[in-house]
Amino acid sequence: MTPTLTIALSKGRIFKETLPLLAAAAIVPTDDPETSRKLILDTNQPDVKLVIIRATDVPTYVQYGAADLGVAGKDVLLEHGGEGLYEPLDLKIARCRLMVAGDPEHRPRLNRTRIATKYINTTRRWFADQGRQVEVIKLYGSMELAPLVGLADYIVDVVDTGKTLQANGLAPLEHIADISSRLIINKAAMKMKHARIKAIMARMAAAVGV
Ligand code: PRT
Ligand code: MG
Repeated sequence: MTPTLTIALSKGRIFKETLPLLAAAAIVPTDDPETSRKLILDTNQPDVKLVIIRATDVPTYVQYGAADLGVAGKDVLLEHGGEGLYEPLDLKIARCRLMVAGDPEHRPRLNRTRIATKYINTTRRWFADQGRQVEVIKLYGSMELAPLVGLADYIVDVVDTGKTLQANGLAPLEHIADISSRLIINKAAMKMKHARIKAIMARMAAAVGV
C-alpha cells in the first residue's frame, strides 16, 4: 500500500485558484471545503488527501511533516521564515502586493511611529533595514481600522485592487514585496516520497507555464 500524500490548503482564494493546478496533476477533491465541515478532504486518488487549515498555519503543517505539500502566500512564508521547507515553485496565483499603507496626509507621532500588522517579523525587518525606529503592534485582522481610530500611524498589509484601503481613506505608500502563492514541500517527504512529489510538481509547473 502506498503511504498517503497529504496536501495542506486554505479555504477561499488559495483553494479556488489551486484547484485547476491540482486537476492538472490529476488530483480532484471529492468534497467542497466551502460547504463541507470536514477538515480532511478525500480526492479521486485514494492515497491523496487534502487538509483544510488557516492560511497562516500551512507552513507550520508542512514544516513538521503533518502535510507533505502545501500552498502558501509568499507573505505568509516571509513571516514564517521558511524553516524545514522547500519552496520550489511559484504558482503565480492569489497575487497581491505587501505594502505600507496609511493616510497620506497623516503626520506620525514624533517619538515613535506605530505600525499595526499581522506581519510583525516582516515589518520589523523592513523598517530595521532602513534604520527607521518603529513600534510594531500585532493585529489578527481588519488592519485598515487601526489608523482610523488612532491605534497606529500606518499599517502593513497585502493589497490587491486597493479598494479596501480607498474605502477607508487610506492609500498604499511603500512597496515591500510582490506576493504570489508558492508550492511548499516538507524536506523529509521530498526524500521519502520523491517520485510522486516530483510528478505532481512537474504537472503543476506545466500548468503554471514554467
Ligand atoms: O481570511 P483569513 O483570516 O482566514 O486568512 P487570510 O486572510 O490569511 O487568508 P486569505 O484566504 O484571505 O488569503 C490567503 C492569501 O491570499 C494571502 O496570504 C495572500 O498571499 C493572498 N491574497 C491575495 C490576499 C489578497 N490577495 C487580498 N486582497 N490576501 C488578503 N487580501 C485582503 C487584504 O488583507 C485586505 O483586507 O483583501 C483586502 C484587500 O483587497 P483589495 O482588493 O481591496 O486591495
Ligand atoms: Mg482574509
